[in-house]
Amino acid sequence: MMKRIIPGAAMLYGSLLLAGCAASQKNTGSEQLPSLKEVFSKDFAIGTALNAAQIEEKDPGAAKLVPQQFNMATPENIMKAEVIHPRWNEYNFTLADKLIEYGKKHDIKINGHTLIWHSQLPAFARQIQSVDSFRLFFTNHINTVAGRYSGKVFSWDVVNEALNEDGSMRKSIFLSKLGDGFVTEAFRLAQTASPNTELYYNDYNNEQPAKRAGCIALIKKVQAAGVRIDGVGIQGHWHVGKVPLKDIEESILQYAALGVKVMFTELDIEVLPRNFQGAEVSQRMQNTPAMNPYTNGLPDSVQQQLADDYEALFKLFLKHKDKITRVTFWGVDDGQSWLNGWPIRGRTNYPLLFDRQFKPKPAFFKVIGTKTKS
Ligand code: 9MR
Repeated sequence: MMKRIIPGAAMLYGSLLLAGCAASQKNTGSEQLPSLKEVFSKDFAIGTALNAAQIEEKDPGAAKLVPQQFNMATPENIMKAEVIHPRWNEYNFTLADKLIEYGKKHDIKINGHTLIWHSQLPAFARQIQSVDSFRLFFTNHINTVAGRYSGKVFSWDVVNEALNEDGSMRKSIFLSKLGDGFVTEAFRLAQTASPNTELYYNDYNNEQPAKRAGCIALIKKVQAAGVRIDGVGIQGHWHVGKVPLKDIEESILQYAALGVKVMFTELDIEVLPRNFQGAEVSQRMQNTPAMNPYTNGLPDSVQQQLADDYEALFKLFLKHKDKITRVTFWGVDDGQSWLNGWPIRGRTNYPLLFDRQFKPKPAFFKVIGTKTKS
């Protein structure tokens, strides 16, 4: 059974870590750690993305930490169409079913991710020529996948990343084959296939004014059609020292004013050089040694900035906890993070609250510490 320690002690412990006091890190099993899900239990749910090894509990560090710290989980990849629907009439539910069992076993709610996304589509879907066949794929996919997990997942990211940075609709295969009504149609199908599941639109950079305006228009369009949309996910892939707090706050207010729940669905703060913002998976950068500066560890100054950024974010989340229902980190530990492989492969990144040994970082204690001031 996990023991809780008081937040003040957590802050002190965090300061010791920040001061580089290696001795304080020793003998600190996660048993003594405060638990994110407990500390924020009256505020919002705390989630993590899980990869296949973590779902199968083949990763001992995660197997121990995840149930202690998180009460929601999002599959990082295994519910995406290319995995779950590899051929026209063939579905592979093996890992998704395991995830449902994992959730039941550990009392962790599952956020389904994602029904309709232009990326990670199976090859056959990209090759469909006729509009009618594509519409059939779209309909069958939502009916089958959302239908199977109806009553088993807590929510679905029904549509993911349908917008460009300027707020216009992304020129995806869904737009070109089905027209811009596909978003409303996806929500309509999902609501029928899975009537008691929360349904969300999810995107990155949708806290930025132009994209936010497009996102608001999209939500209003679904609502105007009389179709249910329960929430909006702001992914939250941000960069250390540049977290756009003002835009985030304005977005929380504007989205909540539409009557939808607001959540942060893929939170991470990257510390490595990057010359653009967001999470467009097709964007890549060239590798040079200067682009991978922290292979031997994170300098204290960056560690401190990361901790400060997370603290500021959680203070903001707490300020608007009446509008925010969930904060999900995009991974359990730094070793798992997709940011080690994107936009440059093979870098050593440090974007999460737990390090590669599943030990809490100073940012973890700063996040816990925000509760003492709320
Ligand atoms: O974290 C995911 C990574 O393992 C995959 O390789 C990548 C492929 O597109 O998708 C990552 O997750 C994305 C999420 O599904 C949607 N928003 C952006 C995330 C980071 O790319």
